[in-house]
Amino acid sequence: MESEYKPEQIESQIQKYWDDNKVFKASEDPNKEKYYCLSMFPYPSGRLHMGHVRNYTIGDVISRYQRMQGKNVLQPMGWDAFGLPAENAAIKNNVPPAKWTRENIDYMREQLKRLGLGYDWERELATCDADYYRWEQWLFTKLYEKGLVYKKTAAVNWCPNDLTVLANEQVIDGKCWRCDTDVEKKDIPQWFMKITDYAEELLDDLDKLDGWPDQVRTMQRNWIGRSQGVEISFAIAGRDEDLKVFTTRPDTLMGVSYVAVAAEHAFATEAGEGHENVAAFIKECAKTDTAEASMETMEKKGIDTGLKAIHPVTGDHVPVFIANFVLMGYGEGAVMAVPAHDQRDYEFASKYGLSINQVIEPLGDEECDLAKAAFTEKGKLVNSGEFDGLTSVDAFEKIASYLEKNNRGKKRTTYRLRDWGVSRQRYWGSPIPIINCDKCGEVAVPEKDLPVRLPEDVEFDGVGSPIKKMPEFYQTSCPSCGGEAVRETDTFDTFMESSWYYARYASSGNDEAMLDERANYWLPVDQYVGGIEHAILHLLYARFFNKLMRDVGLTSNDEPFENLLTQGMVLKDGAKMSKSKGNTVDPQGLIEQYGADTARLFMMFAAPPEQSLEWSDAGVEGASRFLKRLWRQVFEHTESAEASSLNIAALNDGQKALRRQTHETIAKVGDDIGRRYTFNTAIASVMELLNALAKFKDDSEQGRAVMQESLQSVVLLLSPIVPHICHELWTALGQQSVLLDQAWPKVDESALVKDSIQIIVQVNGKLRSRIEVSASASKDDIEAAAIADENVKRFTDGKQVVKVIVVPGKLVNIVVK
Ligand code: ANZ
Ligand code: ZN
Repeated sequence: MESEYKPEQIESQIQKYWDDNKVFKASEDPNKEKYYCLSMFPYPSGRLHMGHVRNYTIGDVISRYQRMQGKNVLQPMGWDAFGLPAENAAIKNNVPPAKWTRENIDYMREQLKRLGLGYDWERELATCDADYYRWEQWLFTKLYEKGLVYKKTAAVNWCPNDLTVLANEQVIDGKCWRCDTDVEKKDIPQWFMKITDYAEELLDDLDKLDGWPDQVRTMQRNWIGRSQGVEISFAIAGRDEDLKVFTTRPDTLMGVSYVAVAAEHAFATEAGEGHENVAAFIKECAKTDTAEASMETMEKKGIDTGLKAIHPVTGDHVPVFIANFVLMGYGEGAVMAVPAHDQRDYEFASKYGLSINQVIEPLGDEECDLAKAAFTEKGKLVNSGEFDGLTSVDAFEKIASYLEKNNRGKKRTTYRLRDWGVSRQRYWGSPIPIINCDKCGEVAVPEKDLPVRLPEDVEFDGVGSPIKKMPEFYQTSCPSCGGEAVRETDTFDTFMESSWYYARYASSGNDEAMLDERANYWLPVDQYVGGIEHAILHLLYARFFNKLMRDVGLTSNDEPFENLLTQGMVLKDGAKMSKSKGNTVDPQGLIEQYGADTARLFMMFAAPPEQSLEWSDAGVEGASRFLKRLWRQVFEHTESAEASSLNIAALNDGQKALRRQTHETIAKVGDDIGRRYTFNTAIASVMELLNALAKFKDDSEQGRAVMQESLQSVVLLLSPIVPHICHELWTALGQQSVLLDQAWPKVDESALVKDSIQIIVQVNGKLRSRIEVSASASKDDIEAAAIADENVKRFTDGKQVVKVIVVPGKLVNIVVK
């Protein structure tokens, strides 16, 4: 063993050994308990950042720990390779997105290897490869047959800078999430996936996900947003057609003073045809973004259609307005407005001089001042005729059944969740496998013609997608009539690819099917690790895809991820590390200067995984010093003499004490890593043990044997976190076997037993001393030890002992006179 710790040397050697021997290759073995540990795959942006290092170290520590528990561990890695940055980089550097992406992948793969992450590289995948996305295209055509995908002309959020459609969630405060440009609206044909068909199951199954943080489950629940309400039909004076609204507050029905529809509602369109000012208002609404987040704060505006709605109970006529706060995509795209009890309706009514009729009274002492604001709580009904006096809860049922009886309404559950628009007008994505034929309409590309390959050798000028200008791509023949037809040139939202990669790893390399029986062996993922920023969309879409794949018979699980760990951010000076802030620390430099083990140790020691981690140069230095010290301690131990075998029966008190601490540490670290995921406290207790070892100067045979056991344990306990140095030290400690094949150390319960106990000694009821006695000492022995104690003697000398009371395990009281 060398006296000096040289990480750059040992790390590359061991990594080569791991690589050459494919030690992390996972095979399906039905006789072994499987453990599938997955970290969210990276976008190949060019270089790893600290967030990746943290994420992947956490996953790797868990994987290595589980391997030591004897599990059959799968830990794969791949690339979320489609997406906008490749197109932007292509424009900037004049390289095709495919080339840029693949070069980045090659560079980042080496970085991951340099971190010593134990991946099964044979399962590596890149979502931009046709043998990956072909199966996504295949699934899409299956879902098309099942009616789970459809095309619809829809007003979409359009970013005039990126020239792309944005999902609602990509619109933040009316601006593009990427470039901050004001979002506009535009009508184009789009493909949608019917995630709403699964809304109920996606919501209900959240209850099963006990291994997920509550916070994430709550975010998903709110995102899906189940509302129990009533759909009410208002007749329209002079017309046959009813106007349907959705309300969650039928108890407020008697306070309706107008009805409002969305600007895109058919009634609005019709009113616009006859009146120029109405048409102008509709146009104005189309320009402004109606992302839900801005609904509450935006100025409420509207215009009267001239239509009159007939109140289903009183028969009163109320005006029908078009209002900018009514969303077309929710409920019926129309609301019954109750200004006294809904704040948006209140603001609108105040502006347009509509009446504000109170129909709900507080039950308790909640503030209710209709001169200031709407009273939105539930309460007791007033001014509501036959419904007066009912509570809101009772009135919900009574009014709902009144409406049902009169054929004016029915109870209904709605969801906030919308169908998922998956069409993107970008180039760098999977082509949508549909052909448009003048005669046959839309036709799914038949299985034998898949994949629809994205041309990679393209001229990329950034103005629109190149495949929209390539007849050799889009001109084709119709699969059903053989006539001339054109392909879809839109590509899939890249969330599609990340929705099922976890399953593909488990059926890696199959070019005959999307998934095979191996997926049922490995799934669900036992531990998924990734950023909280994916708490809603990615995780919801992945859960949705899992159910889709189940329902076409590919897998049998209901949920893809059994346990979820969302790691905190890496901060510097209290702010998130990001390129735009210019406060990044490049992991490459850290690894080159200190080695991968120091980087890993720092990441795991600086904070518990779910909390944010503050970057600190001193912390990195500390981690490096600790590893050097560990190295030196092992070196000194192995240099001094031959190891000798442990004889537990022959240990003295000091040796027993060290051995006890060793086994206490094994127990604590096992719990910290295996159950609590508090890697920082695990490391702290190993550090304490190492401190005790440094103080333990005992060159006797058994002293050295206890020391040997302790050092071996330290190496095993730290090996998931700092695997390279531990591999080397394991050999240095005289072990023939490979560290990677070692089991997690076992706690020797007998070593934990304290065989001496402390007893309080009183003289005439006053505490005078504490003595150590053997746990098995008899009453007589304890009494003798107490009387012989020096401190006690000072109070008993020259006096007569009248009585000695011994409470075993606790105290001795000596009565003297
Ligand atoms: C009358 C009413 C009275 C309402 C009242 C609320 C309070 P959640 O709970 O989120 O499901 N609403 C219905 N469809 C809408 C649309 N397309 N655009 C905008 N608002 C719409 O919200 C349901 C409530 O949101 C419904 O209940 C409706 O207003 C409004 F004191 O109806 B309510
Ligand atoms: Zn055709």
